[in-house]
Amino acid sequence: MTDEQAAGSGATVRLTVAQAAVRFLSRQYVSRDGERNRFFVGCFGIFGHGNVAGLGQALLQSLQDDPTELPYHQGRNEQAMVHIAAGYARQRDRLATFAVTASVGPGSTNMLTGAALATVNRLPVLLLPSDIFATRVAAPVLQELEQPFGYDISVNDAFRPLSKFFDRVWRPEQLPAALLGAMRVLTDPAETGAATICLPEDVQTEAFDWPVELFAERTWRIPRPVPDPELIVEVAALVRGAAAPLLVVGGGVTYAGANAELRAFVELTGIPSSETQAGKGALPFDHPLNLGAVGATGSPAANAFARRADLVIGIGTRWSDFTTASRTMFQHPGVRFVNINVARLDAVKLAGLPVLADATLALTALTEALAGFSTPADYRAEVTATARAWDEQVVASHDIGWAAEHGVLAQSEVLGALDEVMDVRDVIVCAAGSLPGDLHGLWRTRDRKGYHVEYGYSCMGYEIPGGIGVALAAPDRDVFVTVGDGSYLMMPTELVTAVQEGIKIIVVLLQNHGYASIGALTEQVGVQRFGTRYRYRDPETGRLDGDVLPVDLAANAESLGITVFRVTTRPELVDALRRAKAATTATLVHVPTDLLQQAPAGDGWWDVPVAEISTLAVTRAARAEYQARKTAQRPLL
Ligand SMILES: Cc1ncc(C[n+]2csc(CCOP(=O)(O)OP(=O)(O)O)c2C)c(N)n1
Ligand SMILES: [Mg+2]
Repeated sequence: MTDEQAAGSGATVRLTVAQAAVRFLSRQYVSRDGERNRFFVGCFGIFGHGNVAGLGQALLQSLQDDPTELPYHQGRNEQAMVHIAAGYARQRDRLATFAVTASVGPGSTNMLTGAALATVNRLPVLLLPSDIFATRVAAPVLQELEQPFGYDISVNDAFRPLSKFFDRVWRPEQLPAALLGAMRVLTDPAETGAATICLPEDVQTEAFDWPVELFAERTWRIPRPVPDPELIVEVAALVRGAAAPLLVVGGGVTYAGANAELRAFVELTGIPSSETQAGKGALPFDHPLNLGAVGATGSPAANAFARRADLVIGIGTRWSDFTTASRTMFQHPGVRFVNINVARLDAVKLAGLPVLADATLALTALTEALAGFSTPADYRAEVTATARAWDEQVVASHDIGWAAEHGVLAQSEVLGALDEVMDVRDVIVCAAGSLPGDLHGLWRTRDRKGYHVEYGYSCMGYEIPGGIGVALAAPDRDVFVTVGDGSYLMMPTELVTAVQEGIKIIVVLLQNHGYASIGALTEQVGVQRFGTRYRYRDPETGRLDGDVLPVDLAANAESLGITVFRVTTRPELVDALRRAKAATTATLVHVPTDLLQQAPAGDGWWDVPVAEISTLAVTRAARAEYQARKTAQRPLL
């Protein structure tokens, strides 16, 4: 019987809830522009009493019946498994992802941070936390929360505010709607994020007669919303009337695959492009009309044009405070915004003219509507010259001979070595610390998928698992995971997963014995590097400013089974990176760096409040500076 015959026949098949979920997930496809692929490429899981007999049994059985149905991968930490799924989804332009199963209680709540990261970054991940017995027959079970005011509450309710879809399957009959609801959200570019289906541990194992139709192959078409023609005319008129127009390009451009359309638009209209963290790489760094990073961590080139822009067209951006430099970036008194976005939430921001549309279609329509238009030649020439001048500074920062005098490399020199060794299509990965700011401003991205900095949630610990997700999604690219010692210590766990699965990632670990990023921030807010150094407690002062801790992170990584290169000079670093690139398995390059040295930066500001009153003179000085900076802030509605 074919799927269609079975669907019409009213036939049923008897499976457990978990077996049914696995079978359903293996039969979901997405298609966009006529290209179709499976949506779930596998399932990550850590088992406990909450899921081993349900989803564990179902995955085992499925592997025996058909190894390609839903391949199982083991992780070490539930949060990290969600990061792997998110990294994978981002690299695949949100057209494929993993499901993640966790045991009841702590296994499930470990996924909360991953859920938030996925939802903030609008990345599809399917979370299957196990839940307490639906029957409550032996309540309270091990790891049950037990709220006196509601016996139906479990720790999984904490997923509700973090998920774009949430359901709990108290009875088998509820499963089909839950699965379809999750797919609706996961495959909707405007709505996507974490979808959470809680599966009580008893329900997972219960058998039910499912309509065969539930398991028919389903293809979810990824829509490309068409822009309203009247709006395109309106935007074209705004562009024609603007003296200094600027594009701010976000992640939505690349997810839509609109890179060629962006390039055509920029080249035909002469409107320069600037990039958010998620949008970086939408155009190559050396495109003459690409000003590079904009905002708090932006380049002086893009920021100079942002300050004077009278028309700003945001495409696929959520306008985070980093992009707007906490709303100090756009200083033209009459500046207007146009927001091309599939999500209404973003399209109305900054009182912009909302153009609800797919980036590809909107850019094509606008290019046509602006036929014959171009910004003046001197504007374009100034863009190119300003961008080139910044790139010269970037290149100069790549080799400043820091190690000769200070014994350790400057961070920008590490970036220089990476720039030298990495191929055009290789991917750089990061998430938190001082690296994302430096990468945003300084990294010379050459490929649309070559830059992967998770900066929606900027989650320490994302780097290694996120990089594994990227490597799984793009086996034809080398993935360089840059990670600070703080982030590394938060989650080195998935190095074991890389070893186990033979996943080649190249981890570049920068050990500076503390937080360069938050350390620098403490200077801005008058808090004197408090709590940001990895040092012994000094018996005399009672503070954590004694000797540097004898932490050997290279040895730590080695102990997890991966090959480690220890380097201190730039030639050693370049050599190690080349050897890591030539290797076929995961490697880690350990580089000591300077905690205090800072890479060249733009003059973007980030609003972090300073104590209004203080007994410390440094805090009072920081407060005065803060108040002065605040005056540049424009609420822009
Ligand atoms: C999970 C998490 N906790 C706290 C923070 C706040 N935070 C941002 S950067 C940072 C320090 C990062 O240290 P490290 O990885 O060593 O990078 P460095 O600043 O030294 O470059 C902290 C604590 C965060 N982003 N994520
Ligand atoms: Mg550090």
